[in-house]
Amino acid sequence: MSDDPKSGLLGQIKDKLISSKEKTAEQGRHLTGMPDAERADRLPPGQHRVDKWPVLDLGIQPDVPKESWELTIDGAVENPVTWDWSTFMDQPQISHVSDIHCVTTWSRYDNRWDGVAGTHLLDLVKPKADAKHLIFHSYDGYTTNVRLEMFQDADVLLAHSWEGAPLTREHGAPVRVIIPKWYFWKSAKWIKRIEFSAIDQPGFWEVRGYNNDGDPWKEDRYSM
Ligand SMILES: Nc1nc2c(c(=O)[nH]1)N[C@H]1C(S)=C(S)[C@@H](COP(=O)(O)O)O[C@H]1N2
Ligand SMILES: [Mo]
Repeated sequence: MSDDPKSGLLGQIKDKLISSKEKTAEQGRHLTGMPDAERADRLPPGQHRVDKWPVLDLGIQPDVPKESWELTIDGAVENPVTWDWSTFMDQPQISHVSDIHCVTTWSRYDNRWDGVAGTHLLDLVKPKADAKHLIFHSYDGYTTNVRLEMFQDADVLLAHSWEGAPLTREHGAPVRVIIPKWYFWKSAKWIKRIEFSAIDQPGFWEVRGYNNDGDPWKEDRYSM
């Protein structure tokens, strides 16, 4: 009979458990700020996990010494800046752990990045009201674009270190962008300029068939 108090209670507990697990999975996908390690569902569709960190680029790995590196942040901002290395290192520093998802289907968990938070940069340069897009320009000629709102997440940073050691040349030294919620092609290595723009400007891969967005959970891989 359905009025058995025990089975009724069990049923309630089970329902509660399922709905709380569903909630966790949902949050893992959509909430900003949840650490990747706490996601119930961590590997996006079509991805496999790797332990070693692969190198992917256009085949040119520019040698950019810290001493001559400069980063210009300009375009549709109230307060454009150019940082040299020591000015960059004088900014407040953060540390953040996140997963990498590359469109070529590898994912690497738990990467600890040190650097300057994207939110700090935004506070400093003050995007104008019409700034809706960011275009990243790199020392190897690479470009990539994101909507401003993607850069506003607390997990975005300009990283100079990985796992406690300075980035190596092949991974984008001295400074690269990290946008963990997008596929890794959106994370420009050897960053040279961040341009704020009212108009979107698709970057190197975006004009060559990659999606204009890059959400691994939606498999925003290619535009065709
Ligand atoms: N400047 C620059 N940034 C870049 C690229 C590039 O060719 N040049 N390749 C992108 C791609 S497609 C990927 S998957 C990642 C690879 O970063 P990694 O070599 O550190 O793994 O960098 C991205 N950022
Ligand atoms: Mo990539």
